[in-house]
Amino acid sequence: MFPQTAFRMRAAAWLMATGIFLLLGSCSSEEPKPTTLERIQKEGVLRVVTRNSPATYFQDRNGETGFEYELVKRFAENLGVELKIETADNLDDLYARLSQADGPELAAAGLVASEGRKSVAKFSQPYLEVTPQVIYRDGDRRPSRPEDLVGKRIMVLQGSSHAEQLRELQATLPELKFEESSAVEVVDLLRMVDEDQIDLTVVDSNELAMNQVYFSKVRVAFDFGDSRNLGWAMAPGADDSLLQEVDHFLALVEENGSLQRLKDRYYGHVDVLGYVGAYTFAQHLRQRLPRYEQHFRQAGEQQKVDWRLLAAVGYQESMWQPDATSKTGVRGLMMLTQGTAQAMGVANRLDPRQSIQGGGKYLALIHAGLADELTEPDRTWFALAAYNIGIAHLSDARKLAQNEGLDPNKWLDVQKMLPRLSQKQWYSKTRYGYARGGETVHFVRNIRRYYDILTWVTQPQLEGNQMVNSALHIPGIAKDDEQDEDKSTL
Ligand code: BLG
Repeated sequence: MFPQTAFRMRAAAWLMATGIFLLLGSCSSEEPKPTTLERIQKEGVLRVVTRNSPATYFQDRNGETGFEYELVKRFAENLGVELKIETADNLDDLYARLSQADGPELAAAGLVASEGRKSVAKFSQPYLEVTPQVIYRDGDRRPSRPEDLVGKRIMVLQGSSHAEQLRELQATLPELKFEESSAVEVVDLLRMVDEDQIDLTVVDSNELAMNQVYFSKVRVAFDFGDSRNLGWAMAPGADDSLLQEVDHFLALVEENGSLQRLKDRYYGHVDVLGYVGAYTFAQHLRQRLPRYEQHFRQAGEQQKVDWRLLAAVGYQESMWQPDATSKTGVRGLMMLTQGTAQAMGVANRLDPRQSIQGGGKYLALIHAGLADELTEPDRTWFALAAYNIGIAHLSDARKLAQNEGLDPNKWLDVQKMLPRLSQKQWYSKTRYGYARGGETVHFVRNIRRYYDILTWVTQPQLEGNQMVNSALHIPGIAKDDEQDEDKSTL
């Protein structure tokens, strides 16, 4: 430390102790210290600490992603500064970094703004409400109240609000025992319950929603207290300039709907797939996908399509069952019509390899043939829609959108029109007539959800992570040897 600084600090301590600090401070002739916000703007960099987990921040093959990352990236863009992310090993480490003099200015990491943490951080307005939940394994006796936790093997994240809650509970239930670990993430805790290595854990509802699809035996026992708010954190001693800016930003994204869209994307699987659908998908990821993964990868490589998108289509079509048949005689893992199969050179639709190759080729063809004005990522969603409903009906829906003053090149607008293709008042005015457009909206929505999940479970950083790999039992995941940069580009 510079002697001068040391002197100033000692002097400041003395002045504070004598109570004349403010008085003298106001007479000081020194330049006023820039606020945190001014400093960030001057340096052009916002430094954010987070946790590496599927619910917060992680790398997939297209780069950085995650709910917190996406939200904080928007905030940095709003400020017009560069975003620098660092990750903490555990929550204690995260709060320690935040308090360092030259540490990050903000923590965005799914943090509960709990009472106990007010001394280690200053919290923003809430952006997400979560409920802590006790998690148990299907097949075990379901605990229904705090007393049922006694005598169980319980593990939670070290330094978490859940550990805080359990400690409080020990005041009335001294026999209650639990372990706090800094070596695990939420995904590991859920896996350990799933594999019967521990009896119970406590996680927040959003983290469960995000991870539930991977662990088919994991169930909610009961809500562990009231719902709480997540906030971004700043150092306890920080001035309020950044806090005000953060609160302003959070109010803005709440109002314009972009916060809700992010929540849906990251935490909405169960809403979209339903609980049964989410569990079933987790099971099939382990049991069925390994049989066909090589075919998807091969077809993906040949057609320059992300293999996971093809796998997502295959799941939506047949739940990865090669002998699937629809009422209308559409057949096989990728559900090719007879006409499509013929056009793609597929001799046997029930052969999974042929079906996947034919489906991949067809999807790539449609994608390439779409109008030039359709740009990514929407172009991919349009291609999926046409795969299901045919290019002719899709063009009808785009025309309906145009007539309504909506944008025919935006998937969000066109999907609003698709259900009209099954209503006489609308389809009678279209060129190609009746079609089950509502199904196509579900079709695309589900595929996007499966695709997101497949992207998460095959993220490169999980390679070599025995815990996660063993939880998923997907051989050879995360071999990231494809070239295409944009996951939404076919
Ligand atoms: C698709 C075809 C499109 C075809 C449309 O039907 O099948 N896609 C494939 O074969 C991959 O080629 O477009 S067209 O050639 O321009 O007419 C429209 O006919 C298949 C769909 C049909 C759907 N699944 C792939 O998504 C299906 O099976 N529907 C029947 C459901 S049920 O049995 O009535 O419940």
